[in-house]
Amino acid sequence: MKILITGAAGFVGRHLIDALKCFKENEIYAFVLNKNEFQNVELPAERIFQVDITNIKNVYEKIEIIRPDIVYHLAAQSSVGLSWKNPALTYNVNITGTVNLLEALSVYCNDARVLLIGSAEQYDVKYDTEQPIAESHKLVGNNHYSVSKLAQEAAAGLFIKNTDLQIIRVRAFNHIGAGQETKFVIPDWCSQVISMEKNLHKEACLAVGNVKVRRDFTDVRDIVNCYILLAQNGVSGEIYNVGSGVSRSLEDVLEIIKKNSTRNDIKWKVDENKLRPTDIMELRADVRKLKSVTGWSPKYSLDDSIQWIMEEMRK
Ligand code: A2R
Repeated sequence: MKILITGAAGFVGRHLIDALKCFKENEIYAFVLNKNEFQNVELPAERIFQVDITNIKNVYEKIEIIRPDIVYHLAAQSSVGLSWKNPALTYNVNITGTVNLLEALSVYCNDARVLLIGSAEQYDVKYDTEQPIAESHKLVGNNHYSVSKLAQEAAAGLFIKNTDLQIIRVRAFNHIGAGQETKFVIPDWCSQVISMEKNLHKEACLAVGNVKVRRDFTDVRDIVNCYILLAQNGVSGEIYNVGSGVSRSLEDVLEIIKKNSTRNDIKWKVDENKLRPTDIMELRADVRKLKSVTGWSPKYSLDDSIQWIMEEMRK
């Protein structure tokens, strides 16, 4: 089985390679934006391709060579913050890049199975929205990232209708794990606490926002196993929420970080500047549809994930 991962050097991509290499029958190929920044000893160099997915010629050439059976399309401009600074780049990568890939696949391997990753950002969620959020929930584009993912999903719908590609679409909720950038709240707090562990003279106090906010956090190791099951068993044309189905408060997160720290004087205080009037109090995935096709449920607890993140950061 030939498997292609786009965005293979990203947070999820690296963990997906780890999970897929356990299956010996898999021939794994990777698309990365910059080969120099991607050292993966597990993949033979000739299966790593430097491809900018916005470059249609580049995409066609490499898809013609590989002709994958399964594609995990993870390549994206994945930052909401950057989407405000550079909307055109976001649309170019997330829409044009995806269309380039699907076009090339439909030409060279027209019955490939493709897992497309969207986001919970696509849902119209307000502070008082009833939880959990099902796939039928109203959608909205509140930032350029979510609009790009809505468009990606809609464009894929046309390929589902008009080609033989088997496309399974995902809306992923928060995922966490080692290697995630510190622009996200959990790695941010973990890295601050670890720097406090190294600097015992520094006051061990984190400035935080609204810690009552609850989110559906899933360990990236569980996420990638879920993606593998969806790529195998998901129904083409369908859209699946991916999340744990359970929400935890940021206060819980802080308690777990505190428990796992080598310092016993970790405190936090609410910084008024970090409180946002529009904070959505809870975001939790309805995962009944996902479970009905995959039987998946997460193995790692929030404690496991935070312990892992902190251990890796200390190395
Ligand atoms: O920007 P870089 O150097 O970090 O590269 C990112 C890569 N990428 C591209 N690959 C090919 N052609 C492009 N024009 C292009 N632009 C960006 O996609 C990065 O290595 C990868 C995406 O990884 P992350 O940003 O770490 O996202 P993550 O968390 O792995 O999420 C995977 C998927 C994405 O579709 C998200 O939008 C969704 O799950 O949440």
